[in-house]
Amino acid sequence: MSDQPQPTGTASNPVIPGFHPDPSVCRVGDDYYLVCSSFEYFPGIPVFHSRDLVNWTQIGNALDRPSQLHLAPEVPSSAGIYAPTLRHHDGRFWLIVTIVGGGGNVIVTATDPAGPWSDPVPAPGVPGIDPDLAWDEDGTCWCTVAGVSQVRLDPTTGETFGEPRRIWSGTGGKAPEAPHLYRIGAYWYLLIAEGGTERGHGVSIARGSTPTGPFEPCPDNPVLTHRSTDRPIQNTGHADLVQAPDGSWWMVLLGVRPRGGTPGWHVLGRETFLAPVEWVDGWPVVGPLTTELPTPAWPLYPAAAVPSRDDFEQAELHPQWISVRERPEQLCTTKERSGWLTLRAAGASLDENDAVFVGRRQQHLVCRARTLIDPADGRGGLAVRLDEEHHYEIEAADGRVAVIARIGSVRAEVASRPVPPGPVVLGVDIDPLTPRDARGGPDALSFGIEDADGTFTALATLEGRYLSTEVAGGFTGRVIGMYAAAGTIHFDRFDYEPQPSS
Ligand code: 6LW
Repeated sequence: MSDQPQPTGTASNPVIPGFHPDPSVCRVGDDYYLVCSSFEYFPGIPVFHSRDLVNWTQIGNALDRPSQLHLAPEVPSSAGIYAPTLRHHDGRFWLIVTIVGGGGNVIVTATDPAGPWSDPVPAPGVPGIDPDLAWDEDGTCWCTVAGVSQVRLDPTTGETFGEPRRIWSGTGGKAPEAPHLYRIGAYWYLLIAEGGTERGHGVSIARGSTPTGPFEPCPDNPVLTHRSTDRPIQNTGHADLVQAPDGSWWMVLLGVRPRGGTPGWHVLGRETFLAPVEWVDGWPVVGPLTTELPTPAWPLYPAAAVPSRDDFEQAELHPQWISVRERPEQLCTTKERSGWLTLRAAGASLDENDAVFVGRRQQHLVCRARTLIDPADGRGGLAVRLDEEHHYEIEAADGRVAVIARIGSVRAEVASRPVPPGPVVLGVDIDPLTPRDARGGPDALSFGIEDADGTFTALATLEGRYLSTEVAGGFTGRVIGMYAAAGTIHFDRFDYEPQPSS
């Protein structure tokens, strides 16, 4: 991250685009840190740093060692890592998270949020998902979970004390969840999400004079929702609050950007947005929440740019790269052929839970990706993945490339062509679709090959709606990357480039 502030500040939402849901944020001095859910992907829990709340640089992943996160092949997609809470207390960073299908609630700590983070301490007495940590004035730690219930916790041992107590259930919306508890002025505030993480999502708040309640709901709940509106940012909820050094308050939250005809499809997953907060009569007034952010009153510090090309010259992969469930070095390494990423197949296709895949989140509505693949010793390719049952790819085996679509239970090779033996550049261009009518989808994905002078020839163009959350279900978003389906495959480089959106 540059130390030089940008002279002018235009800022836009989402502040962390792409599949980055359930943001939890804390500030230490002039530095903000933020974490997100990561579900079936390894490494887990991306960790971001910012000095201005607007520009975020990924500085690591909290769970980046197999000793911290083991997601067995049986763990379904959209299980795994749910909804972490990040807090700074007593000179340490504390992170509590639920590993659904793989260990329940655990706590990890670090002195530097870039890592290393500790091995997980299990907290088996924590009674649900979306755990929060808050310490009261005498140092007692309260853990509050979806429902909304609360239990006293020793976060160093994971031991809980007494029976969990139901402390609030929101205003009647479904799925009261994502609680965060804060001492602000004279009150303890209990922020929650309710209405479900789909179009009905919203944020409600209650307050009390102790961290255990009783809690009085805000008369203006929900304090934020975009349900039943035609605003471009939808599904707004799962929020966390943070105060800037100048005393102003801000909310980070998840939202989505549906496009196309009805019902609207979002393809990048749930993204992290930022909204200003004012306090009126002891209650937060949130917004506006728009794609153009009101310019903050402080200088903006550009995020460290992720280069558009990764040529795999580094021994360690950049923290943006994620794999499905696990990434053992014998199946994924940059150390075998210098300057290349080598993948060795396990599962025979991306339909399998043990597929060997290395990808990055699609973060832009309009973008393209290219990779130079050497398939001499196997079969592999370039894929856009939502889960095992929803992915498109272009695959190379010696002398041939093929475009494959997997949508639900249907798998089909939709195009193929012979290519000269040897390395080949595979590509995908993702472009918006002008809705042809009320049923029109959000975008189109063209898969093809690029020749030596950079000319891209599409073999097939596929509709994007089938790689959307509205079709596939679940909690994630598109990830674009490389995979091996048979033998050993080498990738010389991977390019990801946002394109102008109009
Ligand atoms: C998470 C819950 C939610 O646990 O979705 O939108 C669930 N909020 O709080 C998965 O991200």
